[in-house]
Amino acid sequence: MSSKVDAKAQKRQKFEAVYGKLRDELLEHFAAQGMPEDAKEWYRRNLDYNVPGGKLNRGLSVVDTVEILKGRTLTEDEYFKAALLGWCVELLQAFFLVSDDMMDQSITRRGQPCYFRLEGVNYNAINDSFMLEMAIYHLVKSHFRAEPYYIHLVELFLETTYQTEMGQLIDLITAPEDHVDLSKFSLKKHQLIVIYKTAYYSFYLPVALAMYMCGIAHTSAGSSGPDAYALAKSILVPLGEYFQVQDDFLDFAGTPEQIGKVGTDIIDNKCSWCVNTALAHATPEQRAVLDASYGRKDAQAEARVKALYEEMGIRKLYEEYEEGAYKRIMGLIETIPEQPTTKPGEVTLKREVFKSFLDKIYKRQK
Ligand code: DMA
Ligand code: MG
Ligand code: MG
Ligand code: MG
Repeated sequence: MSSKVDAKAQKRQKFEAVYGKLRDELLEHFAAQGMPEDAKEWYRRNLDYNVPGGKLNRGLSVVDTVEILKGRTLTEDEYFKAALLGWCVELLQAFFLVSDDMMDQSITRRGQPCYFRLEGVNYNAINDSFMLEMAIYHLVKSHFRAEPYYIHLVELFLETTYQTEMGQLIDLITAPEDHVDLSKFSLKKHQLIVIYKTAYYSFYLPVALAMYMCGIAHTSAGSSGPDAYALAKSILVPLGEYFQVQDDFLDFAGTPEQIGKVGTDIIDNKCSWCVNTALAHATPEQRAVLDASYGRKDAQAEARVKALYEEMGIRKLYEEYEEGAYKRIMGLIETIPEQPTTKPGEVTLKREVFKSFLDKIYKRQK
């Protein structure tokens, strides 16, 4: 066990070392535009505060996927390129989180105050989030411009960003601040929200980036066999949906020490898995409690909803959901051919890519 822990810590350290290089590259380019020293220090703080401090699951999974697909140790150049794309996913995540925390009026993130709450930052965080986003395209251009798959990388980041923004839109308008109407919620609505706001950028994006880097081609129209990207998506979207259900459950059940953030979903009137599950099981009396107390800017109302969740056995229902999701996703993974017929040098999808993802998130506590 301890050697497994060491290997994990080493992987993380090696990946983190690449962050320092990329940050310096961004800051040098920034200074070379004639930007003043105080602006450079501002940009440095923006990057250091928002990009590296998370679990790094998404970024590391680009590296892991490239290694699994190639089936061998990466050369130094391959490692650097895969890690760079991994950090670009982390930059995208940082962009989404800085803005998400403003929109959700969150308090803490990764165990520290949300960025916009820092003294003197406030609404400047809006532009800072844009800069985190555009840093992606600067880095991808400077390192991948000569690759035949360069345009695929750019289009993938753009399309995934758009999908995430669509998801954030429906997340936000399904949770108006001043008007609680639980009849607008449903598990179906929840599924649409979480697929768009989380699954594409957190699960499909890292794997598809790795696939492009490994030269996996799109199936041209008319040729036989499913498109590898479509096949990957058909597994990664349900995996991402499961991941966001965990996020929703932990918003209620996790302690701030454990999850690094204070849950705000009940107060924010969010169309969360928890409230939808409660609504699906509620007696008329329980429904009345939810109608009266959900989505109120009031800690006692929040406590009443939490007590109701406990009374209704949400923890047990979540355990059942988790077992079901695990089995269902394992079944999807088994649709991938175990021994594909390949030409020499051709890289194809492997079950291991998806299994390693599933193992990383199964029963996660943070
Ligand atoms: C996550 O939604 C989606 C994005 C795009 C950040 P969320 O508000 O549930 O995330 P968190 O719980 O981390 O604030
Ligand atoms: Mg949020
Ligand atoms: Mg949100
Ligand atoms: Mg959440």
